[in-house]
Amino acid sequence: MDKLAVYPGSFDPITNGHLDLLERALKIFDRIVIAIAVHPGKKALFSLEERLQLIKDSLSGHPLEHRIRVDFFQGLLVDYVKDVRADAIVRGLRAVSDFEYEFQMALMNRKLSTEIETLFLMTGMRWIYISSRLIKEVVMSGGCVNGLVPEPVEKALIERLGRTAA
Ligand code: COD
Repeated sequence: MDKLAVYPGSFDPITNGHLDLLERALKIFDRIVIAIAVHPGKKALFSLEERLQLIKDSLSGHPLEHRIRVDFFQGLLVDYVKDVRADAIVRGLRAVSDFEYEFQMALMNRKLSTEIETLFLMTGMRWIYISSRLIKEVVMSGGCVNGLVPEPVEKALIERLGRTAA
């Protein structure tokens, strides 16, 4: 049976850590929808359209591209998961520090909808210290993030944050 998972997040912007997790999830599920959450009150570096495009550009030519869709949602994640008839939510764990937030979120989602399960996957060791927030901070301070984010993202970050690598 065709198994579909939703991989939700802010993806502001997508990093190689996100991609690593996506590839791991594709070993379990037939198809993945990367779903960008629209938070009307939350300030993001990249607009929704930019984040969508950066994900698409980052996946362009990927051998598993045909099994990945990029989408967005507003409101509750569980409602979106039901709308697209997904079998599960996939989330990543980097370190123990992620656990509390992820655990709370998964339990709240279960409370909101008992039939939706959240599956946690461990990231690859290479990406364990990477987050979108740290990546932005490094580029903003003139540091180099080459090899930590897909090339289109590195280019967009440098353009947006206005400094080139030291
Ligand atoms: N390696 C592996 N995984 C990673 C890495 C890395 N280096 N970096 C991030 N990840 C994982 C994260 O652990 C996460 O699982 C996923 O990738 C996405 O990360 P982010 O940071 O882009 O996304 P978040 O955590 O901001 O996403 C939060 C949601 C948008 C999913 C959440 O706020 C939400 O569901 N909002 C919708 C409203 C709702 O339903 N709220 C109730 C839920 S309790």
